[in-house]
Amino acid sequence: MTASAPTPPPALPERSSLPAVTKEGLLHLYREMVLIRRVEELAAKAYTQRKIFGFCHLYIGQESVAVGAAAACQPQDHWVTAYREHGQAMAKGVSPRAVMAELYGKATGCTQGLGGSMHLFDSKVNFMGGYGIVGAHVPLAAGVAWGLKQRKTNGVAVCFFGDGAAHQGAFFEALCLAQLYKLPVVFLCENNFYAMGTAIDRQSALIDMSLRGLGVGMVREQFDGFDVEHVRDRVAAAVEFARSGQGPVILEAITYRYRGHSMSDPAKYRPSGELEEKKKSDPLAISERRLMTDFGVTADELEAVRASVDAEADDAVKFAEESPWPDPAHLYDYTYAPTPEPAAAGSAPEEKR
Ligand SMILES: Cc1ncc(C[n+]2csc(CCOP(=O)(O)OP(=O)(O)O)c2C)c(N)n1
Ligand SMILES: [Mg+2]
Repeated sequence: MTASAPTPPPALPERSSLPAVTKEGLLHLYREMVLIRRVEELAAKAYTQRKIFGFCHLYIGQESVAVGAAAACQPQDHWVTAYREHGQAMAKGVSPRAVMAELYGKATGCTQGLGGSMHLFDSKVNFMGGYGIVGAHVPLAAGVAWGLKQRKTNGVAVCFFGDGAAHQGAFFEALCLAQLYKLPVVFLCENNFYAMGTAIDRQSALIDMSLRGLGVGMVREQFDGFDVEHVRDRVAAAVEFARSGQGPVILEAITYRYRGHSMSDPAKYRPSGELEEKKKSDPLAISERRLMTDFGVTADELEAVRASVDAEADDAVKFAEESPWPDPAHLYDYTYAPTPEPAAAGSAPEEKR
């Protein structure tokens, strides 16, 4: 075989096949974003009251990415995320009650209180977790995509990761194999400009992480992640490409987190005025403006949405506070797979190496 000049991968279609978002559709997306933000504000309050322990990374400012992606996906699609995943879990269908109870470490949490903030998990809605080791979950998403393909489920794996994760060895290996095997996976980088306290231009010479895909011939696109309708369309275009069997896609959504890296970070490394500047493209405000200007929604109607969200978020906190602690007897139940029964002598042929 002789080496040939690489053919650049095709661009995604300019529009996905999804119809434009309706007024009711956008009201729903808006409510989802407000709910994620409100639940996290209450989580932050509970954290400072020492009702939530351990690490807690807030998603406030990035809500449009998870909510737009959810609107682009189908129930059989499986999501794998990093540790800043409260928003993705709720967008994928984990209830605010189950998320808040998990943050509190209660038995009614989506991970039975054994995972906490970084390890939300709910296979019922194909939310395959929350992982704390930066970049390590990217190969897991490739594995999930392999499984979806082998089982002919018509599902796509969507992997959310940060800009910092895009420098890890495991990330590159996952991209390489996903492209080789044309796996149905969308790698969705949420570039929020920081990995802990390190700004993007101090992490990497390349600051559009979707360009990493070109090294393996993968279809790529960078897009503005602040407008939920735009996110929905771009993720839908990628998911449609992957679902059709043409292979994986890597996307980069430009976004921004308002809080520090975790609850213990006051984010003093940001240049002054940067946060205020970024808040001008707040995802909630963008959708509010569109609802009012293009769909004629009134301020009172928006207020009613926010009031119903407040009630639902308050209910999640009450539920978490009143829920029981996990039984310590179950502490190690999910750490190791059960030991298989030893096979009866002579029942199975010895494996050939
Ligand atoms: C392998 C590994 N190295 C370092 C860390 C410590 N760490 C936790 S989060 C983080 C930054 C990751 O930033 P990014 O991927 O951009 O995600 P973001 O927090 O911005 O969502 C680091 C270095 C870790 N958890 N795992
Ligand atoms: Mg980041």
